[in-house]
Amino acid sequence: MKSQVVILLSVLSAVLARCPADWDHYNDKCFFLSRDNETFAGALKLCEVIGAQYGRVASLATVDDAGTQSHLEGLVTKTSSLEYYIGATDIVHEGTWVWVSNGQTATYTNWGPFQPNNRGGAENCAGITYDIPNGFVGHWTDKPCTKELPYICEMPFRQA
Ligand SMILES: *[C@@H]1O[C@H](CO)[C@@H](O)[C@H](O)[C@H]1NC(C)=O
Ligand SMILES: [Ca+2]
Ligand SMILES: [Ca+2]
Repeated sequence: MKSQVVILLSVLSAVLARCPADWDHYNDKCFFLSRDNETFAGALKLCEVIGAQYGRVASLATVDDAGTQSHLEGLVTKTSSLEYYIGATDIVHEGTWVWVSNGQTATYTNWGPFQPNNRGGAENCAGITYDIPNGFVGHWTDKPCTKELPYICEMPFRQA
C-alpha cells in the first residue's frame, strides 16, 4: 500500500511538472497567450492568479534571448491578435526597462523602428507587435500601460 502511494505521488508530481493544456512549453518555461484584453497591471495580476491555480509563480513573459523571442513570435502568429503585452516596463526609471518577473534590467531587447519612444511622455509598458508595413514583425513597442491588450504569461515548467 505504502509503495503504491509513493508511486502515485511520483506520477502526480511528474504530471504537475508539465505545462497545463493551453500552455506552451519552451525550455524551462510554460507560456500562455490570453484571449482577453487587460491593462498591463491587470494582465500581470491575472497571470499571477492563473499560475497560482497550478501552484506555480507566474508572471508576464520575460523575453531574455533571441530563442524565446522567436518562439513567442511563432505563437503570436498563430493567433488573430497583432499585439500582446510582455513583462517589461520602464515605469520606475524612464528608459530603464525591467522585467516584472524578476526585477532584472532587460539586456536582450527587440525594439521596433523608433522604439521605445515614450510617446506623449507616457509609454511605460512593452508589447510584441505585428505592423508589418511599419517594420514591426514581432518587434517590441512601448505603449501606455492603461491600453487594454492581450498578454503573454509565463510560469516555470517545473514546480519550485
Ligand atoms: C480585444 O481588443 C481587440 C482590439 O481592440 C478587439 O478586436 C477584440 O475583440 C478584443 N477582445 C476581447 C475579448 O474583448
Ligand atoms: Ca517610458
Ligand atoms: Ca512607443
